[in-house]
Amino acid sequence: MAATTASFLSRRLVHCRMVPNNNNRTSVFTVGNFAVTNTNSLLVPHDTPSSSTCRSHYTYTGPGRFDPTTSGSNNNHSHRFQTWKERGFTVGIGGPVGSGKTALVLALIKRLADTSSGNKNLPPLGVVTNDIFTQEDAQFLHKNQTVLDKKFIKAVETGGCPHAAIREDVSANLTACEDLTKLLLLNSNDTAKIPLILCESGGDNLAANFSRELADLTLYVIDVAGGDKVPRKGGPGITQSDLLVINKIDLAEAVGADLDVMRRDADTMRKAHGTTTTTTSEHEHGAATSGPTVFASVRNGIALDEIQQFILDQYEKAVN
Ligand SMILES: Nc1nc2c(ncn2[C@@H]2O[C@H](COP(=O)(O)OP(=O)(O)OP(=O)(O)O)[C@@H](O)[C@H]2O)c(=O)[nH]1
Ligand SMILES: [Mg+2]
Repeated sequence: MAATTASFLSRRLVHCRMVPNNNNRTSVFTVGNFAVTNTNSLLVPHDTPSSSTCRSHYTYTGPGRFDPTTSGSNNNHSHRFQTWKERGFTVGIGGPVGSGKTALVLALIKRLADTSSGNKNLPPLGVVTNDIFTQEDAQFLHKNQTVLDKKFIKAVETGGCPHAAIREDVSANLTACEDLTKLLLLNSNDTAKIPLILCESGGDNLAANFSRELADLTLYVIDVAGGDKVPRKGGPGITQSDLLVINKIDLAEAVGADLDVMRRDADTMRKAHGTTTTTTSEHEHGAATSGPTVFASVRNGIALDEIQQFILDQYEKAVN
């Protein structure tokens, strides 16, 4: 879908009011020819004078549940309006301020854009960063690596709540991803290879999560320095992201964070749709019914292999 259409659609969305949906049903409403699906709320048009003047955001009545059938490459990309050649496979990387999103993106660039190893199978890589009032993260990435040309790293300045740009009105990010895809295909020797785009959201609170209209795969990065209670506080990124990354485990001892507690709570919060309460024994045996969580120290290169492999596996499954 053209960015203008996305923008139009999003603008129409903000003139609707979300109604709590306690059953967690999927609701669909139509704008023109487009069906808009929202799994957390029902949408109704504004109908009172008091509400018609204010913009409205998605209202979450709960953090939602991890659903393996709609996750990553399994979701059949039902919210996509574009082909892979109009917009490459898009990986949304979200999480609170300072959790290590840019550090992770930098590490992934160094691995995925490095052709010196002779690996010709890697997809063409592009990066979109989001900051509120600056282009800080894109500039940081320009400066701190040499394997990816600066023109493939684009900055979006959201000018407002970062979650709005990845959730309610994703048009600026869609446009940046589309432009990058065009550029990557133009510069690629193998135009059959679908571009891979890493889209880092601006640091935000626990209510932020990527719209499936924008991200084909979502990673949510939190860190141990925020305290070991963060996973159980939930939020859609923690519960529904395709991969939860708990970063900075090198600091766990210094801040008194218990990683076992974080594992237990992450597994509980990411318990898959339709499964029953997690038991202690399930935790001890890796809680196979929960969405995946990795413990990382991006600074020390811990779990980067796992994260990279996860992204590449999901990319391959989705585009091939
Ligand atoms: N000790 C430690 N520090 C880390 C690790 N990963 C990132 N950092 C540091 O944490 C700080 C914030 O990292 P960023 O990557 O900028 O975090 P961010 O999530 O992109 O931040 P915003 O974009 O501002 O939301 C930086 O000083 C990083 O060097 C880690 O694994 N361990
Ligand atoms: Mg950042």
